[in-house]
Amino acid sequence: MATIATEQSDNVLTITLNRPEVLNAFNAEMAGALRDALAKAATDTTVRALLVTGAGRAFCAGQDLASVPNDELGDFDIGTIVRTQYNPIIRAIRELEKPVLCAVNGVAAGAGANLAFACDIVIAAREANFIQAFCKIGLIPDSSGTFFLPRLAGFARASGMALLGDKVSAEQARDWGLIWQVVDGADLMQRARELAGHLATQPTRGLGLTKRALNASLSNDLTAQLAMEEDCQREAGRTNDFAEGVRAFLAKRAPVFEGR
Ligand code: LHQ
Repeated sequence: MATIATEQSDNVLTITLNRPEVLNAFNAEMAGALRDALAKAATDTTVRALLVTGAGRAFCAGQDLASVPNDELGDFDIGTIVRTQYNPIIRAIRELEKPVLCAVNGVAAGAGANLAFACDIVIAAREANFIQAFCKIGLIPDSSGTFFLPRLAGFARASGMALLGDKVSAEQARDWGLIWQVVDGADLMQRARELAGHLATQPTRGLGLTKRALNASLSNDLTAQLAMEEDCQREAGRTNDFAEGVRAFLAKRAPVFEGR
């Protein structure tokens, strides 16, 4: 069985983590497949929005702990797994200049939680939860956990989550600013498809440039960020979709964006 399932409908690429028997925990094959799918989506102009979700009752339980060579635990360099599997995925999501929506259908633990937090818009089923499980096995929050948790939730909550590894409910995660919305589990995929479908009809270049500027804001000072906004706005202003947006507004009709 393929470790991820991909399906394209109109301009939305849906990527489903597909190892439900281990709660979609990552092995090297699944990490490679996700990385490849993200790379392909970056250059495929028919993809204008991505939707990432999990098969079965979980979103993702992080690293498949059975796939870490355990006869040499302690000696084995797990930094290599972080460098080769997770870091490229997180960078690909952030650098992809298209919206990435994440539909968290169940538990998201370890690298699975941080994969979700690295996406642009996260909606979660009411019964989903988020666990920084790393501390329970002597590890640190990787997959950008130490970067995004304090920025999204604040330092105290990031420290609590990372050092205690408690289960954080979907509603708590929303109230802390970690995710966008919580919906009933039965409605999750319909809501996710609607949102992704909407994003796929929007000015893709403008959304991508917005993402570029938001990424930069995480480390820029005000002066650098204002310059960044000027550059991104200049580029957005040269897109067909900007011209279409203004024309449609003035003609009092709905715009038809082509993503160029
Ligand atoms: C699993 C897993 C799993 C294998 C459930 N692996 N089988 C980076 C670099 C290198 C090394 C290490 O890690 C990292 C990054 C990380 O992500 S570290 C964090 C790794 N993840 C965890 O520590 C989470 C481990 N899982 C859990 O704590 C629980 O399974 C959660 C809380 C996610 C769900 O609990 P339950 O709903 O009670 O399900 P369960 O525990 O019964 O799991 C169901 C099955 O899935 C079970 O297999 P079985 O054959 O007994 O049905 C688990 O063994 C398997 N599974 N997570 N990460």
